[in-house]
Amino acid sequence: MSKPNLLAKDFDFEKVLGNWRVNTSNQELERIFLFKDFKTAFQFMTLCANFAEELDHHPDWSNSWNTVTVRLSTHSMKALTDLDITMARAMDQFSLQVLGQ
Ligand code: H2B
Repeated sequence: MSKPNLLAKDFDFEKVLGNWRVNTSNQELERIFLFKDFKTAFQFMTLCANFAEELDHHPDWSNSWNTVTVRLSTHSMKALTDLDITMARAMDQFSLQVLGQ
């Protein structure tokens, strides 16, 4: 895995990742993505999966038809790191990409 770096104590989640909820007790970022149908949700997941393999950093997620529920954390450090931020931002971009189709 690319070496994860802990985030600065004053990292501004609200500013950088307004669509995500930070769960400080279990060190996770959470977001629920809604798409128009299963096919679009799965296209989103495929883009994310390819990126996760490149980054060697993987989401914990589930899918129910048009909904993808995502939790991000760096398991090896039991913490949020820059890799979670990179992944969250990429997922935001991929969701816009498939919504724009
Ligand atoms: N993903 C996440 N989210 N956290 C990790 O600690 C992690 C991972 N570790 N993907 C990686 C894979 C590790 O298991 C491999 C061996 O690099």
